[in-house]
Amino acid sequence: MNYENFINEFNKKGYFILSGVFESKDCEKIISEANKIKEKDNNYLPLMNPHKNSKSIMEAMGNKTIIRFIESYFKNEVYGLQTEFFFMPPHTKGFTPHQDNTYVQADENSFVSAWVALTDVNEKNGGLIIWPMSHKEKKLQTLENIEEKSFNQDPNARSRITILPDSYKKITPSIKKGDVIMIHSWLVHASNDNKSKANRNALLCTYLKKDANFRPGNTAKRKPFKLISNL
Ligand SMILES: O=C(O)CCC(=O)C(=O)O
Repeated sequence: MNYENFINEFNKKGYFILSGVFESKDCEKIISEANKIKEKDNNYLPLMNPHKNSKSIMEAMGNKTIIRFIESYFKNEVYGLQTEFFFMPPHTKGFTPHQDNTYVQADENSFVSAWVALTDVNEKNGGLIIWPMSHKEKKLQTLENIEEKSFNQDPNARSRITILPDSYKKITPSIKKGDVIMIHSWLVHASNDNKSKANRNALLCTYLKKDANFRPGNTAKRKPFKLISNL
C-alpha cells in the first residue's frame, strides 16, 4: 500500500477510507466482547474505553494498516488515547456536527481518529456525515444545542453544534463492515440517526503522537498508552 499517497489525500480532504481492514469475523468478535462488557441487557449506552476490558478491542486498536497509516502521518511513534464502542440500536439519534480536537486540544497534526464500521453503514442506518476539507478551518465556534435527552447515546453526542461556513457540503460515505474512516482532528463530522431496523455497531479509536501536548480532561482522564503492535 502506498501510504504517502493516502496521507496526501487525507491532508487534502480531512478524511480517508481504508477499505477491508477487518474481516467479518474480527467485527463479530469485537461486537460479542462489547456485549459481554455491557452491564445490563437493556442498556445500549456507548461503552467508554472498552479496550481496557477486551483483548480483541485492544488488538484492533493496534491493527497494522491503521498504525502504518498514522505513523506515515505523524512521522513518529503512535500512542493509543481512547476507544468508544457504539451499539446504536434502531431509533438512536446521531452525533451533532463536531470536531474531535475541540475536546482533546492536541498539538497540530498530532491527534487522529479511526472510526471502524462493524456493520455495513449508510445514510439510513447511522453512517457518518462528513464535511470534506472542513479541517482546513481549524478550530470552529460551537453553539449549545438544547433539546430533549436522547436515548442510547453518549451524553455529549448532541450537547453542542459546530458552526461551519455554508460553502462546505456534507456527504455520507456508504461503507462496508470492516472498513475504517480516518478522521483529521479538525474535520467537522456528525452521524445520521439510525432509521433502520438493526443495530449500527462501530468502534471509535483515537491516537496521539508521541510526546504531543493534549488536554487530559477531568471526566475523560485521557492518558496515552502503548499499543499492542501486530506489525
Ligand atoms: O459513531 C457515531 O455515531 C459518531 C461518533 C463520533 O463522531 C465521535 O465519537 O467523534
